[in-house]
Amino acid sequence: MKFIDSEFVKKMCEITNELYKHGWDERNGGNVSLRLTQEEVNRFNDLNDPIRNIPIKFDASALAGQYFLVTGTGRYFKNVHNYPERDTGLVRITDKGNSVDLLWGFSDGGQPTSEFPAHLMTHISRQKIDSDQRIVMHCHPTNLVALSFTHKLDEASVSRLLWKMQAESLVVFPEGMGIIPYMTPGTNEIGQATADKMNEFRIVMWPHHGIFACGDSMDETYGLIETVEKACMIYTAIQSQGGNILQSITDDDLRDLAKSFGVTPNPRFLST
Ligand code: 2HA
Ligand code: ZN
Repeated sequence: MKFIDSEFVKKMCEITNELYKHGWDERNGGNVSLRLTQEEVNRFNDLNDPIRNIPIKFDASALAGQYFLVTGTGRYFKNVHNYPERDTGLVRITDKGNSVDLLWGFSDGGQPTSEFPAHLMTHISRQKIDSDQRIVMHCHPTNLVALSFTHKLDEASVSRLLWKMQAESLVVFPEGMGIIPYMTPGTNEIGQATADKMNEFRIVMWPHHGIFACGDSMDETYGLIETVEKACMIYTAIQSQGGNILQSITDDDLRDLAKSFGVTPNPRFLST
């Protein structure tokens, strides 16, 4: 079987197209990485010889030998589903961790996303917590970015706000949302700050820019972002209706919801 026909490439095409259609990945905005296991890679007969080696600017030795299907720097999510072999690549982290071997894709000389530091550092953080960790996803959801201008950038108050915008939120992200300060995109520094937050959260707000999310599957990770953005959209709609909230989900309602769905809310954001 050829890798281009795999469920991994198909899913990458589907999700990047969905992200684009939502308007969360204009131009070359956004990036996704998907970890594959050795067994999964072994199923394909066109992944044997490295095509070329690509240096990276940070230490990924904790991931030595791991495989990632990742979107390319400068590529447009609008196009990925039509040109997956050009706009995505399958890489293996080398033993030294200072470069990757390209096994498939980036067929016109491309490279992994500019946010590769944040992706790989997040994979490192999350694998310590969750051995099934697979996906890191970054995009620019409109209402979440807007909220980062008008709301206090405080994890407790933003998380509690999003929990109260719809009953769904607490069930989907009971740990709440992490927030880093505004930082320069594409740097190792924003990568490390994001990965540090991922020790506690699966979603991290990048103020005035977007969101990072992680998870065990494409659908779960995408669903996290969808749910956060829906809550932010409801908040936007409330503000456009005048912002005068007459009734809302209470803290007791949240506690009942948590009990009923068997989730544990972050105790820093909701007392038990
Ligand atoms: O890949 O979204 O944060 C383009 C970006 C950078
Ligand atoms: Zn971005």
